[in-house]
Amino acid sequence: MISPTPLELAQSGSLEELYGKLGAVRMGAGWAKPTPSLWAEPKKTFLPFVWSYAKAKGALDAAGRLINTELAERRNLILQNPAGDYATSRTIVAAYQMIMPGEKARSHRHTPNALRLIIDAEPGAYTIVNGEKLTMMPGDVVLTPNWCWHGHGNEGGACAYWLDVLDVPLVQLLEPMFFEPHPDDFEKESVVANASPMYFSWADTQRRLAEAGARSNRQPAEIALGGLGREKSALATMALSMIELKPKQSTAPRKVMANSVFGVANGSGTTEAGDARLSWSRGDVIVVPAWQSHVHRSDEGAVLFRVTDEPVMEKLGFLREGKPAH
Ligand code: GTQ
Ligand code: FE2
Repeated sequence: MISPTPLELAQSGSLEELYGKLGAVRMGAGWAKPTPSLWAEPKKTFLPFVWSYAKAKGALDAAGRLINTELAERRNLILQNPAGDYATSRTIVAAYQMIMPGEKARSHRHTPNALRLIIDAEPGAYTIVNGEKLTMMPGDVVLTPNWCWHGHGNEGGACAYWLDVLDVPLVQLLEPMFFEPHPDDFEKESVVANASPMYFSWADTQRRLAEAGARSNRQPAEIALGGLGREKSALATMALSMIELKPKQSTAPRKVMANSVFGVANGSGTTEAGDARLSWSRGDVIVVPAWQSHVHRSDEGAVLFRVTDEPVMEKLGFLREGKPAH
């Protein structure tokens, strides 16, 4: 269609005629609302869901026979929300990853922030973050923030399995995606530090949870890994915490304008989120998308690792707590 002139637009005799000309100048009548641009409350596009670690382990063991880290770079299984084709929630993607004895997964860096919760590993599994070698044992959390070099290796005798959590969907949305392979393929250990801000050991987590649990006798204890809320969060886009449910405890019901991914560090339980009732045990992953009323319960006791995009919502002024339905 030839672009109408200002005069031709000005002389439109009816709305239909005007609408017919607007397309060619890439304008749309906002009042005619072909697709609504505003709505009263979040749409809750993404669904609450649970992924089975036992099934992921089976699939990763098969992948271990079928593909190596030379070819794959990362042997990972993306946890795709049933409402979409890639992301686990609007801003966060989670994945299970496995590395076999003797393997190395090449070093690289990228703008998405990443972190991992180790599920099963024996001594010998490690990540090198900016030249520093960090051991990976069950319950440990390792951070690889925006643009930090990271590669994985396994010098032990058993396959190592962990959960990756990244803000890739947020970076895709905002578009500041950059990625670089390491010039040496695998970054060598070059830094020896006593305590790394990139590393949270399971032993420290358990000790801190026990202390926090002694103070809060009835409510589940929650401790921040690297700062929460208005304090500085561990990563610019994601805050991390560990929640301990003693036997028969449940969390206070919440409905928050932030997305959460929970990794089951220990124990078992159920999560009610929206209309879903999700049962889980050690290693499983639960997603509770934003604005879904939810509560976690445990009969035998559990520790949940929570990753949330609350820092994004808070920095932008969008963080809200609603009235939970549970
Ligand atoms: O371990 O570096 O699951 O870059 C997805 C992208 C893991 C990693 C993932 C990654 C990594
Ligand atoms: Fe990576």
